[in-house]
Formats: sequence, structure tokens, C-alpha cells
Amino acid sequence: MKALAELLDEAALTGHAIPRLTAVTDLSVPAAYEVQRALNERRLARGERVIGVKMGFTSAAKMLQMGVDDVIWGLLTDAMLIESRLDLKGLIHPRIEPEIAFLIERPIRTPADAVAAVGAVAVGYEVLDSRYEDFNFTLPDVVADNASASGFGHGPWHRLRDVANLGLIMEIDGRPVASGSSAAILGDPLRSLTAAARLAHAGGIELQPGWIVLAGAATAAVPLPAGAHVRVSAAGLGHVEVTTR
Ligand code: OOG
Ligand code: MG
Repeated sequence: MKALAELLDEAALTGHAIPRLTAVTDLSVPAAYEVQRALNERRLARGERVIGVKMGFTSAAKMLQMGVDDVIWGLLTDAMLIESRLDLKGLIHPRIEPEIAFLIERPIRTPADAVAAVGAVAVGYEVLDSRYEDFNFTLPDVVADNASASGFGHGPWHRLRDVANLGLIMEIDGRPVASGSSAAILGDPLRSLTAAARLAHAGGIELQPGWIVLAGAATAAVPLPAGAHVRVSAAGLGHVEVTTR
């Protein structure tokens, strides 16, 4: 597990893609989560701090785009939080996608408490950067790779409200590149939050007050070029922007 985690970590640190792990070794999904854990331990050993979790493949659009058929999760660290500018140098083949973000405010004792523990919601975006050649992977590969996590940002927090059917739009340089409804996320992004609490709990992690949960993209991700201005908005939640170079 440690050797596979090191391969993935080196790929991320040097910006060089590697072949899929499943092309060279048998890797089950549970074993892949062990690799993910070892990979994230390397980040923590470098001084990064966990600030949340991300859900993946919670919409049909994403499952279809990437050819996988199950919900996954990964960890978010403080080093991944993007303010308003992102230098793409060192990334392999970044993509961006719209997200709904939840802010946990109260402790979660059981996964069933997850919704009651949320204090706020925001529109967000996620920058993905698969460490695999051609952004090509199977489910265990992407689990091991911390669900392609690279960076994320969010707009202003709003008190939690009904977010089951919000229109989402992502524009690059003023041109719409993706649009959809938050309903595409398991019918209601709050279901993704409950799933996050369940998966984290099963993995021995408890979602903490102050942590952010990304519910997963409602649309396919799009390539993120340098020199771009990206704006993601959600009806009632305002917008968030990022400029790349
Ligand atoms: C994996 C990450 C999926 C989402 O929102 O569905 C994800 C990938 O597509 O590379 O973050
Ligand atoms: Mg995502």
C-alpha cells in the first residue's frame, strides 16, 4: 500500500502522470482506500491539515463521463483550498466542475445526524487532476488517488436551506461550459452529505465541526486552461470565481 501511495504522491508532486495501478496490480476497492489513507498520511506528514471530505460520482453525469458506477469519497486538506487565483503549473491535466459545499457546525454522532449538523451551504467548484495518464482509471484507481482531488473553492456561506433543486451554471471567460440542477446529485445534495458521513464513519473518520463536505458535481467536468476566468453560480447561493494562470 505504501509503495503505491508513494507512486501517486510522486506523480502529484512532480506533475507527471503514471499508468493506472490496476493495469499492473490487482487492487480491490477496500485495498484502494488503504492506499488513499497512506497517500493522505504523506500529506499530513508534510504539515497539511484535513479540512473536509469530497464525494465523487454522486451524479449520473459524472458516472457516465468517467465510466464508473459507485459513489466514492476522498479527503480535502487546507493546501487544496483555493482563494481566487490558481497557478496551474505543476498540475497534469486539470479539470473543473461545479459543486455544492456544506459546512459542518455541530458534532456528528451517527451518520443519521449529518444533516442536523450542517450549518451552512455554498456554491463551490472543484479542480480535479487525476494522477493517471489520459485521466483514465477504474474505480479502485481513482479511490487510491484520493478521488482525483487537487483543489476547491467556495462562495459565501448561507444558512442551510432547501438545496434539492438549484440551477447551477459554470462559465469560462463568460461562456457557459456546464449547466444543470443540484437535483442531479442523488436527487438532493443532502443525500450526498449523509452518504459522506456513512462512508467516513465506516472508514473510521468522523466529520468534524468546521469541516467542509463537497457533495459531488452535478455535471461533467471540463478541461481547465491557464489564463481563464471561471465563474460558478447557483440560484440563491450567489457565485464563486477563480482565475487561472
Ligand atoms: C473523480 C472525482 C469525482 C465528483 O464530483 O464526482 C468528483 C474524477 O472525476 O476524476 O469529484
Ligand atoms: Mg467533485
